[in-house]
Amino acid sequence: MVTGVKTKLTELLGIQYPVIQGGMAWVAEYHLAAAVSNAGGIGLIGAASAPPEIVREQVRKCRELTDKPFGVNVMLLNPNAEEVAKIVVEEGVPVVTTGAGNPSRFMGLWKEAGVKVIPVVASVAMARMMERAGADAVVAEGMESGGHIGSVTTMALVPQVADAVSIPVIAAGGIGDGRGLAAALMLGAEGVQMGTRFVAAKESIVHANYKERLLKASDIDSEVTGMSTGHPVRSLRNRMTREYLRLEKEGADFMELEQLTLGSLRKAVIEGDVVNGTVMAGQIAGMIKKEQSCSEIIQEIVEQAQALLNGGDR
Ligand code: TUI
Repeated sequence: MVTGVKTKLTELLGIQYPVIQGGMAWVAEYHLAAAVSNAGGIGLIGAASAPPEIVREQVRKCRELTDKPFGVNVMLLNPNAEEVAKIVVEEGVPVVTTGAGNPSRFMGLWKEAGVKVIPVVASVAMARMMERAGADAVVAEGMESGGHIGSVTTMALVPQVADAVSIPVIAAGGIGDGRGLAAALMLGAEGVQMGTRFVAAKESIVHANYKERLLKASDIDSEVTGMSTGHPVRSLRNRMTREYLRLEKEGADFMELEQLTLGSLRKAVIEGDVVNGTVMAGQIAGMIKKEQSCSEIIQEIVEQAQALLNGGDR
């Protein structure tokens, strides 16, 4: 058992290791969140576009599996985001992360209730705005990430955000092992958020086909669709991404492209259709070679990072 890497993030959240699990749509449900929290990091339930009462149920079920702190990720493109924001407070959830937008409108509600708020940002300007709005920390997410992304790489974004704000910065995007954690700390981060590595975890409920696709992926297997619509999304190359990119090249309009992807993440994650569905994953997919428990993943990462930070072998 590694003793841990203590940072401002572990102190802020009262956790053992500076590792946050991404609040991934469909993937980040209560089993995964509880497993990450029980392993000493912080697990997140991804509210995504789930009906608000389902989120409440997920929070309650998570609490049955862990007495450690865990959080909810509020996806701001969700028309139900406000209801989810209130449920977080009603259920006494200690930590919130947000994605795909500006959470300023909920900041007062959450801060008043003592919720720790950690917006995910993809630019220095948004990080500054979040600090001014009262955020406790920010996740600086580079475009190596899976799912909805910004345009700056983690290597360039994290030090610029760390220079711009005084609150703790958590690095995300392209981080899948202890080298990534050590590097993030060198860039000025106080911890990491990982999504893709946890998708392959034993406790992750994604369909076996999704996991298998991820374990077989190489470094160059992901593609970004939706550049032309202003909603770029990184996922593994398949019939869906090829069709999307073909339509985009032909100048298809936003609605047509939206129609194509409607329900496509669910199709891959739940039904296991990794050919016609959307298999969101980050660029580190090629680094994941086996299914491991969340505890094994976190122990391995922290141990490797600790050895490197102490001047050990690479
Ligand atoms: O949110 C994510 N990743 C996601 S959300 C998601 S669900 C979805 N599925 C299909 C299409 C679109 C969304 C899948 N993956 N990461 C955090 C993140 N947030 N990355 C970038 C941003 C971001 C973008 C713009 C944060 C703030 C922002 O501000 C814009 C504004 O409102 O000014």
